[in-house]
Amino acid sequence: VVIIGERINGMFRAVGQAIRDHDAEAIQKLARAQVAAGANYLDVNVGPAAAEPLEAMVWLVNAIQEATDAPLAIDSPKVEVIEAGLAACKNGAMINSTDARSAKLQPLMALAQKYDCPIIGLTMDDRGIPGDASGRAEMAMQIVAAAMETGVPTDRVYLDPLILPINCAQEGAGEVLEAIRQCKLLCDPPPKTVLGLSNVSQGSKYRELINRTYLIMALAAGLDAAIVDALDTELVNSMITAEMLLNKNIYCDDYIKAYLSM
Ligand code: THG
Repeated sequence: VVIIGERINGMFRAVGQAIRDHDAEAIQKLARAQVAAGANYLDVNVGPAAAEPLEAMVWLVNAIQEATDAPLAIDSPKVEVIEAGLAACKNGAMINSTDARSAKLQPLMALAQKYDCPIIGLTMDDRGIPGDASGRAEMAMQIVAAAMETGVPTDRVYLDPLILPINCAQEGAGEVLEAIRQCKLLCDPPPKTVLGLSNVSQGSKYRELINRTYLIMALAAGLDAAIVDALDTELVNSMITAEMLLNKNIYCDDYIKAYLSM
């Protein structure tokens, strides 16, 4: 499973402040800690409040790259911010994200092609996020079709069926699991799947328990990658254990240590 660390996001108050203050050390600490905890990619999102999102993205990418060689998931709703982030990446990148609208699909698939990098596709369009699994799979098909037309290999596309907070969309969690299963059947080679896991528990009391439980359910449904709080050790250990139980990693008595040192 590809672990994408979520912590460098201006949505967090301390990170938003560090971006405004150009406090590189605070960002670099978060970068190093997430990589040490097992993150394969670091999500980089300037947050909704950044006044100059393009400059903030480039500053963040450069600051992170002084601390780690990890590849970065460039997370922005704006195409020009993603392009600037990609251009600054030296050690590999992922696009986070396009959605199913042609106005986004065209430029972002072209960037995935140009930078030869994986791309996340959100199953939503102008009408929002479909309520059920088959609606999400339909949007996923449009994303996969755009990849094929642009020459992006379909196994470089990470489809994200978009999990919403359980406290306002309880029926959605099961639909997302079914969407994960359906996405894997859309084409050959099958696309990958990803979730922004922490969305599921926003506003809930038992956040870590809900995140951990839902992650394991999604992994059993075939999830390939997850944007998570990599600093939540119980979450990462549960993920490693699930992979071992799903026979994706070989068992040994010290399988957690073995996985983290890979
Ligand atoms: N899919 C994709 N990308 C994504 C998401 C997704 N990127 C952003 C987000 N969703 C995933 N990352 C986070 C990061 C933080 C939180 C949730 C998801 C979070 N933040 C606290 C909150 O909102 O309560 C912040 C609290 C604080 O300020 O400390 O929960 O779905 N492709």
